[in-house]
Amino acid sequence: MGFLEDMQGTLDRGMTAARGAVSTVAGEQLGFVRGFGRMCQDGWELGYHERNGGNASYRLCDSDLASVQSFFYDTPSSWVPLGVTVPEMAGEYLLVTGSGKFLRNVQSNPVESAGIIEISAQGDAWRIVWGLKGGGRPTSEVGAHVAAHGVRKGVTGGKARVLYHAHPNALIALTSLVPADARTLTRLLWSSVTESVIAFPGGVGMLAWMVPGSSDLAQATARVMRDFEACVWQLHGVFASGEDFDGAFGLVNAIDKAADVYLRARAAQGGAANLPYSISDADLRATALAYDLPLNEDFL
Ligand code: 2HA
Ligand code: ZN
Repeated sequence: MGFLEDMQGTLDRGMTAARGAVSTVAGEQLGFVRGFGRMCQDGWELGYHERNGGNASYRLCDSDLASVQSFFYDTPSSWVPLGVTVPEMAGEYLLVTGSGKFLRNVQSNPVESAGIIEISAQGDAWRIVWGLKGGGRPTSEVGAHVAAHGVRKGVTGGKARVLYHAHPNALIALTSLVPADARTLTRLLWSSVTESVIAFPGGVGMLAWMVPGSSDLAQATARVMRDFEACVWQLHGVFASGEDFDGAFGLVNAIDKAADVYLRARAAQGGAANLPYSISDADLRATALAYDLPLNEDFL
C-alpha cells in the first residue's frame, strides 16, 4: 500500500490525505483549542473528571471561525437531531468534548477527544466539521450545551462563550445533605467562604436529580441559566458558564471550594448543620457594597 492510500485509511469523512494531516496539527495549535485543552486538564488534575465524567464546549467567534475554517473536513458528517430546538444557536459553531471521551486526554489529543460541530439553520441539529476523529460524537450533554449557550448568549449580549460541566467531589457530596434549592445552597456557599459572594454574587441555580444527557435536563438547565451563571445538578455535578475559559473554570472551582470548606467545618464539629461562626447577611451586603457586586437580594 502506498503512503497516500495508507494515510487515507486512517482518515474520516472524506478528507484528502494531505489536508487531513495539516488540518489536525494546525487546528490543534489554535488559541481556543489550546485554552479548551488547558481547562479540561486543570479539571482532570483537580479530580473533577473521573473516567469520561464531565464535558465542555466553546462557542467560536468570527475570528476563531476564520482561523479554523480552512481546516474543516471537505465533507462534514450528516446532520443529527439535537433533541432540543434552539433558534438563537442557528449557524453557530461549537468546540465540544466527545461522548465517552476522557477529559484527561483532551489537551494531549484534541482532534480525537473533541471536535467542532456546526448547528443547523433551524437550531435543532448538529454535524461534525472538524475533529472527533475515528467516529466520535459530541458529548451526551450536547443538548444542554446548545440550549444553555442559546440562553447565555442572549442574557450576556453575546459575551458568554464557554460552558463547562464538572463532577467535583465536595459539591456533589454537599448536594446529598441539602434540599435541591438554589437559595439554600447559595447561602451555605456564601456564608462559608468570603470569596464566594465575589465569585458568584448572583448565586447558583440548582436542579433536583434528572437523567443525565436527557432533553428534560437540557431544557431545565437552560431555564435555570437564564437567571444564574451556574446550575448545580443534584448528586451529579455542576454546569457553569463564562465569557472565557478562566471565567467558567474559576466559577466551578470557587463553588466547589466553598462546598469543601463547609463540609470540612461541619465534619470537624461532629456533623451538626449549624456552624458556630459564618458570614452574615450584613457581611454579604457590606462586601457587595465595597466591590460593587450585583448581589442577588432574593437570597438574603
Ligand atoms: O460526559 O458527565 O453528564 C459524561 C457526563 C454526563
Ligand atoms: Zn456529568
